[in-house]
Amino acid sequence: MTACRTEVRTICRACGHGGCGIYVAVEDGEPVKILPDREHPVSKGYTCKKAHGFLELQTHPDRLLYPMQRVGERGEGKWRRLSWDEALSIVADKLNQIKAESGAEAVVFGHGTGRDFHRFVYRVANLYGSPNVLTPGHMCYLPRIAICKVMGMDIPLCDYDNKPQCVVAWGSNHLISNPDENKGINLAKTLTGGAKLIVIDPRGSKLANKADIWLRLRPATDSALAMGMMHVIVKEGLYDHDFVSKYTTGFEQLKERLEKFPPDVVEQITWAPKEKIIQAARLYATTKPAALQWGVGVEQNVNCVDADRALVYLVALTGNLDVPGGNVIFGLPPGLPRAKFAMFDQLPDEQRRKLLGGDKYKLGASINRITPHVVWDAIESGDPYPVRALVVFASNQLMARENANRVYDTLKKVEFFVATDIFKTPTTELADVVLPAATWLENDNIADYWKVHGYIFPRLKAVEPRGEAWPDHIILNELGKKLGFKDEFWETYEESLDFILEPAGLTWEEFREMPYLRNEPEFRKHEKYGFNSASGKLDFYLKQYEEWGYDPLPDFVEPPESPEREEEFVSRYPVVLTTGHRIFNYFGSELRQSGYLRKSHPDPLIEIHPELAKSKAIEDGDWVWVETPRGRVRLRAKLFDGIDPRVVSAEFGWWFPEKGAPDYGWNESNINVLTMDGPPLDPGMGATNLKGLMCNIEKA
Ligand SMILES: Nc1nc2c(c(=O)[nH]1)N[C@H]1C(S)=C(S)[C@@H](COP(=O)(O)OP(=O)(O)OC[C@H]3O[C@@H](n4cnc5c(=O)[nH]c(N)nc54)[C@H](O)[C@@H]3O)O[C@H]1N2
Ligand SMILES: Nc1nc2c(c(=O)[nH]1)N[C@H]1C(S)=C(S)[C@@H](COP(=O)(O)OP(=O)(O)OC[C@H]3O[C@@H](n4cnc5c(=O)[nH]c(N)nc54)[C@H](O)[C@@H]3O)O[C@H]1N2
Ligand SMILES: [Mo]
Repeated sequence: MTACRTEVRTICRACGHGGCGIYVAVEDGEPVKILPDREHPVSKGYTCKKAHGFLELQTHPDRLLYPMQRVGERGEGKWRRLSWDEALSIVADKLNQIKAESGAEAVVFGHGTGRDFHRFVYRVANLYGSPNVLTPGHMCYLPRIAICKVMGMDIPLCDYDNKPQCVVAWGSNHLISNPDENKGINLAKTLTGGAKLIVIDPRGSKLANKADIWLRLRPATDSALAMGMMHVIVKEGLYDHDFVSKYTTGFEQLKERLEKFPPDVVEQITWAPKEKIIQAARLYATTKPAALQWGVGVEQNVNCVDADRALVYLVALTGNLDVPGGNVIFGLPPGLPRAKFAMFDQLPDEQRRKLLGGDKYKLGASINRITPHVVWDAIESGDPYPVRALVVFASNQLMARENANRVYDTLKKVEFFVATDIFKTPTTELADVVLPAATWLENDNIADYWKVHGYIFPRLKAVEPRGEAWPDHIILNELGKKLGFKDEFWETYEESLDFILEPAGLTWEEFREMPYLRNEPEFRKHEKYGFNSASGKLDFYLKQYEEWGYDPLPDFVEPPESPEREEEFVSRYPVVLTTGHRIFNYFGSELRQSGYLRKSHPDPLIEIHPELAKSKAIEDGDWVWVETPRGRVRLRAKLFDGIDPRVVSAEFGWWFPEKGAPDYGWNESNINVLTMDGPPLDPGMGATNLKGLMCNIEKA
């Protein structure tokens, strides 16, 4: 018998951010192979292991296939199967009851990292009337979006297509993480073409080894380093005088602040040698065009937003903002109505004002985003009002949120918890109702709609959903109707795709045949339109930040746990800990179910310098205890001389699907048992300290 084989051209999303062009070979209704799409304008024929690993997961026994309701105690692992109609009625009835009794703000919606259905989460939350949507955005990507908005622009991305002559990889391990809109292949090609490379990273990654200059800085000191580089650039007159005089305000105030950051002071703070700081500043400022690729290495600490804005200022000062081969603001494909879809305008002002933590984290509030601790606070204490329910899509919160023991306690305590996932996880095990989501291979969608690189792509269904799994956007479309908003949702979900594409003059039926839709980039837009700020220019001194009660200029503060703390603390926790450097085989806490991927990376690793290891009698491959004031977990030592002997770097997201429900060993090696959910946090955004904590390590 010959198998029936087809190939579907689509867009990968085996990792959360997805975005690589692929063909899926399908045989007898099962995906059997992933092949690269060499014509894809962003991934250019690149695919990775995770895509191949995902095929095995399609049929994995831990996939969620039916809606379920908890029976017995929470976390006991006993379930009864529901029909979709029953499940959505249970959820909608409970949410409407809570709204009637306590107000819509008592329900917190949520999602994980960037995926292509989030627009529906906001639509449901906004119509229902809750301002609260909990995401990991507070320490990933949203700080730069929010502060760029204050500065009157969207985030400027590396323009690899126009041949940068110098790339700065700052807290971004791009070749492995392929984050957000960019793909590492573009950096790799740029380097092959001879571009200079500056890497700013506490670890000697493969990328750092390729660098012309590698600054091995102390974690969480990025804002000081950026100010130090600007200090050199301004003192030596290496900045773009024309740009500064025509398109900026506040340069004198910035200059004054930079006086605090001469190279010798910055060396003391960052542990990066001052000669190299000066060299890096000169190389970046004098090589044109130059592109700066930054990552969450700079965003997961108390200096998050100051580092983000200092990096934008570096780009601007050196004349690399919105120029070909520099950092470019790409804009959305023609007229796509993101805000319109999310129906932000349907959230009454009265409700918007109730945003949890809105009075504390005003930058976050300016884009309607919250940080986790305010939700846990409200669940625990009822302050400022009780939170009674969580409705979360695609987020393994127990693994991926800081201070995991606290997350566990609050998830156990909250009155009603709905989790939607493709897999059983330690988080779904704590839910009252679990909704099974279809995978990216099992539904049609507009891919990359949430990104800002200016493209959207059709992602086409390769196979039918397994069991009774539904795509998230269908779950949300139907939940919206059940909640009583029939007119704002669609008969079929495909009609919502037509709604999105309408301003571009397209229907889904037409778009699905197209390779992509792109907003053709326009450069140096400031020359024509200025900046979308109060002054119409790029302000180095942010009056809005001052009005919110924050520092109008970027600065550096010591992280709350650092070698500068009191002797008693430092002697107990002497080693600097940074967490969550990305690894090739996995995405967040995902994909640990794959035998294929586990084979080459079976255990959680922590990188330790051989000198430090020796002082603790730790050998390569030993299990070690890592401890902070929040608790201790076990990881395997990877001896690595590319890291400072005073610093260790631990992987994140480790749980053990093979250990089985309901517990899955969630707290054995979960580095987030050790991280803090604050405060003190980044003042504007509430970004948490995942990089730059203090710990102790001992052989286990
Ligand atoms: N210590 C430490 N912690 C960190 C980080 C760090 O660097 N260090 N990084 C942080 C960052 S940057 C981020 S963005 C967050 C990520 O935080 P999350 O996005 O919450 O991360 P995951 O743990 O990967 O959870 C994703 C879940 O979605 C499920 N899933 C996958 N696809 C689908 C789908 O199509 N539909 C549904 N319904 N479910 C799906 C997966 O099975 C998985 O359980 O983690 C943060 N946590
Ligand atoms: N394979 C894979 N790809 C991923 C993910 C994944 O889990 N796996 N996660 C996705 C997500 S959610 C995100 S947000 C992106 C993140 O992508 P990246 O921003 O590239 O993230 P990381 O690898 O965490 O951090 C980048 C580098 O920062 C370094 N670093 C650690 N602490 C500091 C510090 O204090 N300062 C500086 N300058 N550098 C520091 C780390 O050593 C690491 O090499 O990747 C996405 N892509
Ligand atoms: Mo992220």
